[in-house]
Amino acid sequence: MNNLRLEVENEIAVLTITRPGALNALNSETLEELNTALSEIEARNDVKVVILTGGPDKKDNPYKSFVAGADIAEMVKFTAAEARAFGMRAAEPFFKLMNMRQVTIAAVNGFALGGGCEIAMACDIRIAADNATFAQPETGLGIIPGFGGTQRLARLVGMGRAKELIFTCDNIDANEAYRIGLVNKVVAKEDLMETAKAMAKKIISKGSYAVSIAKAAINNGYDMDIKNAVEMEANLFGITCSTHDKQEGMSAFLERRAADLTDF
Ligand code: CO8
Repeated sequence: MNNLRLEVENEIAVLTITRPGALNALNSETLEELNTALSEIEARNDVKVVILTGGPDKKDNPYKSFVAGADIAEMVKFTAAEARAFGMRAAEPFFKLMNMRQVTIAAVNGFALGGGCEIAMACDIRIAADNATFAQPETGLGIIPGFGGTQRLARLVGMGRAKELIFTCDNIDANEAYRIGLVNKVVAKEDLMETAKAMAKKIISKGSYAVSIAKAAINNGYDMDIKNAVEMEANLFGITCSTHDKQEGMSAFLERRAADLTDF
């Protein structure tokens, strides 16, 4: 892979986008590499959590940029049809981040602009370094957020705030992103990866199959009416009750011992 690094340790995959000359902007090649890497990870039983982050810039500053957007140098030449194809090329890996059985955490280490904010929003959880900057600058470029931003931002922070951010292109800092619910946590930039890994470790200590089913229940129910959503949840609850982990988890509680949860 030219623009992506994958490291796996202790059931955690760290995926680092590495385009130092373009502040990790997403071009077609990077989106394809990301799609391939996520398909491979999804098939692996030795990965329970994926942490997505950005590599250093060309001056080797690791906190300059998470992802500074989609690649403007590539997009400037697009016809309408090519732009649509580019959007769909991103939709595939973004849906994988959202729906894959592994938990996905964006560790936002600097600029998260346009497509950078959008890829972070496709992850389950966002942890921001205290120097991170978020924005949807697209309308200033004469386009709209096209990697799901008009949809995911409104779902995360509400329609009013999403409209303000998209219509004004304002930059917001990590604390404001936390205040409006765009990120789950803000930490000192030096602590970013350790915090993301500590959260991953905590998630991995729970029943991994149950976590993946809970993720599916939250995602699938979000756009359903409440009656059907609760019925869907009851069905998934029933499935978790047929697992080894349910038997082991509950028996361990009753026997006052640590549970050995192994399903995934
Ligand atoms: N695309 C391509 N190259 C980029 C991008 C980008 N998004 N961002 C930065 N770069 C490049 C710069 O061109 C520069 O290259 P070079 O050194 O060869 O001149 C290098 O990265 C370093 O950038 P700067 O010199 O500009 O660094 P600064 O510290 O001065 O500024 C900024 C950093 C503020 C992040 C600035 O680079 C910037 O404003 N970047 C663009 C941010 C932006 O507008 N992002 C949104 C892009 S649009 C988008 O993401 C749409 C998503 C949906 C597409 C849907 C299609 C269907």
